[in-house]
Amino acid sequence: YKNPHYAAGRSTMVHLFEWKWDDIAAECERFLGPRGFGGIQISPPNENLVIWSRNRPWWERYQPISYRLITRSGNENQFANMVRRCNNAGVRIYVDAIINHMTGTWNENVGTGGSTANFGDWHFPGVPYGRNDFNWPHCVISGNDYNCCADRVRNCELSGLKDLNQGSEYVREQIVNFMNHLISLGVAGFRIDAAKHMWPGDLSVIYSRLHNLNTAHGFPSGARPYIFQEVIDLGGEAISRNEYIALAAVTEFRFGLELSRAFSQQNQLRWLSNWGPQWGLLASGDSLTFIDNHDNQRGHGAGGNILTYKRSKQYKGAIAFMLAHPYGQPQLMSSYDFHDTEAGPPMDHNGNIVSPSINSDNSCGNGWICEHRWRQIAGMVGFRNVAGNTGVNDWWDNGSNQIAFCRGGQAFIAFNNDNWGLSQTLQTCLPAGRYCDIISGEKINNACTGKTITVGNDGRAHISIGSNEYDMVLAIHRGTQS
Ligand code: LAG
Ligand code: CA
Repeated sequence: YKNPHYAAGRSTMVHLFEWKWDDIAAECERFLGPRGFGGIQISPPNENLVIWSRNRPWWERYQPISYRLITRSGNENQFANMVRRCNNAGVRIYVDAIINHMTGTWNENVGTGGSTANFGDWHFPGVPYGRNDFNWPHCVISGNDYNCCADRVRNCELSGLKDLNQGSEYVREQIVNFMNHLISLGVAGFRIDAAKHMWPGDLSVIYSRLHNLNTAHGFPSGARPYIFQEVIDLGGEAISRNEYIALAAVTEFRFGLELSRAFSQQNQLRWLSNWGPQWGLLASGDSLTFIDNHDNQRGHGAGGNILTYKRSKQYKGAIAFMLAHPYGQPQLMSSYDFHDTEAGPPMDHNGNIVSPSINSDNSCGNGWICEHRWRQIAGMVGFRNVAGNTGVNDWWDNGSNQIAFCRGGQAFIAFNNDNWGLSQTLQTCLPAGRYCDIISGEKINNACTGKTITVGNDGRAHISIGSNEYDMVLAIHRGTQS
C-alpha cells in the first residue's frame, strides 16, 4: 500500500481542492500530463450534505450522506471519464475517502444527489445505515481526549460527525464496496480521512479486502492501491502515527511545520543538511509529504504557522526544497483564493462551482490560485523527475541561510534566504555546458527566459541570487541544458 504506482518517470501529486471532474480531465491533458505530474488527490467524490445555511462551505464535503458518486464536482459518468482521461495522460487519481463518519446533525437534510437522512435516528437510507452501524454509547471527542484516551478518540464523534463502527461486518462491507467501486473505475489509491479516529485493526481488515488496481487502466497486475492515512501526530498524544505505518503510508505533518519555520527565517537553512528521519520524521517510504494541506492552510486541523500561497516567496522556497530533496512522497496543494476560512470554492448563485479560467501566462483566473501552475513550482516537478532516485551530494552552506546541493550528476539547486546576496562559485555536479535556471525563467524554443548558468569542465559554476530577487531559488538540471 506504499507504492503510488505512478507512470514511469513521474514523482509528484497535486491536491486539486474542490475542482470539478471535467476540469481535472482537461487539466490532465493540457498541463499535468505534459509537465510530468504523477497524480492528483481529488476532493471527496461521494454524496455529501448540502449546507446552504453556511453558504456552501468547503467542509460540507466532509459530511457524507451516501456513497453515490455525485457531488458539486460531478456525477459518476464525469468521474469515470476523468479517471480514464487522466490515466491515458499518465496521471493517477487518488480519492479522499471519508469512512470514519457520516454527517453531523443539521436542520437541512438533503444531499448533493438528493438523498435524505434522519439524523435523530442515525438513519442514512442512501447507504443504508441505521443506529446499529454507529458507535455506542454516544459521545463526542473533547480536546483532552487526545492526551489521555485513545478509545474515546476512536469511538466518539469527531466534531459531532456521526461515528461509524468499522468493527461491524456490515459497515466494513459498505466501505469496501465503495472503495472497490472506485478501484474498478481506475483510481490508484486513497487518502484515508481521519485515520487516527479509526482502529488500526479495523483499517487493516478493510485494506486487505480491496481489489488490485484495474489492469485495464494501465496498472501492473497484482498492484495494490496506494494508501496514505491522515494521522496528525505532532508528538505527545495518546495515539501515535507509528500505530499506522505497519498498514500503509502516513501524512507527515511535521514536514511542513519544520520547513515553514525554516523558510520563514525561524530556523536556519543550514540545519537542513540532515533533513529526514534525524529531524524526527517518518522513514521516507512511509511518508506522504506536503507544506500545506486544505486544513492547515486555513487554520483547521493541525496547528502551527504553515506557509501558503499567501506568502509566495517563502512558500515557493519551501516547495522547491520539498521537490529537490529525495525524502518522502511529495504532494502539492492547489487552492482557490480565500479570506474567510469557511468559504467554499468560487461558485455561482445556484451553488455551482465556477471553473478556473486559464490565462496566457499559464496562471489561473476566476478566483483559483493554481499553485501547481506557477512556473517555479511546475518546473520543480520536472526537476524531481530528472533527479530520479539519486541522493543528495556536494552539500554547501554559508553557515546561515544560503545552501546548495546536487542530485547525483542530474540536477543542482541553490537557495538564498539570508538578507544579503549569494554570490559563489559552487560545484553543480553537472557536465560542462550552459543551463537555463527553471526558477527565474524557462527554456522556450531553445532560448532561456531567465538566468543562464555556465558550468565549467570541473563542474563548477558561478551562482548568484540577490536577497531582493523575486525568488530565493536557482535550479538547473540536465533537461535544461542548451
Ligand atoms: C479531516 N481529517 O481528519 C478533514 O481533513 C477535515 O477537513 C474535516 O473537518 C474532518 N476530518 C472531518 O472529515 C472539516 C472541517 C470541520 C467540519 C468538518 C465536517 O475542518 O470544521 O465540521 O469538516 O464538515 C463542521 C463544523 C463543526 C460541526 C461539524 C458537524 O465546523 O462545527 O460540529 O461540521 O456538523
Ligand atoms: Ca471513529
